[in-house]
Amino acid sequence: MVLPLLTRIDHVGVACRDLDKAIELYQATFGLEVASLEVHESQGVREAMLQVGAGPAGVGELGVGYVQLLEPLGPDTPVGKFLARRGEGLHHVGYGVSDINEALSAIGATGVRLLDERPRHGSMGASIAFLHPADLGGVLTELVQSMNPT
Ligand code: CMX
Ligand code: CO
Repeated sequence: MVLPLLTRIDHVGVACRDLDKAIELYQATFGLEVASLEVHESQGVREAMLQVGAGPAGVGELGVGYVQLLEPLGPDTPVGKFLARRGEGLHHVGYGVSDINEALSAIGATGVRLLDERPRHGSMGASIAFLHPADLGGVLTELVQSMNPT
């Protein structure tokens, strides 16, 4: 296992009520482009990834990160509940890892609770898994192994 486990900040997840309005805000304010627009029923979200950074287009390029805008598919979803409880704002941080299975077993061994024992499918073909915010100082944390890891 290569330490540190986290290789980069992959994305920040932002909870919003209206995805199209949130995209417009990030485009008008920062000139960011939408790299992908996807619906993930299993995560209960419609979401957009907006690329930040000047690296060449592509997934997992060093120096490229994303803002992930998240609109809930319903009230009884992770983002729906978050909006009801806290309103719009920062929802989670996603960090790159080079081997998500290795990272999950190493992190699990420290006592931090894994919300996903096994990785799931995430945006742009990545494998993702979440760690419990209560064990990480109130920050919902996501591990991301990109389709083309760096
Ligand atoms: N960040 C920090 N704390 C959070 C949180 C968040 N995003 N979401 C919930 N919490 C806290 C709540 O504030 C609450 O804390 P207190 O008990 O201290 O008040 C506690 O967690 C429980 O809140 P809840 O509304 O009852 O939420 P649940 O227990 O049902 O679920 C969580 C919380 C984190 C386990 C759940 O949201 C989860 O499994 N998330 C992972 C999946 C996910 O978020 N998917 C959407 C993003 C998809 C993607 O990035 O691709
Ligand atoms: Co995410």
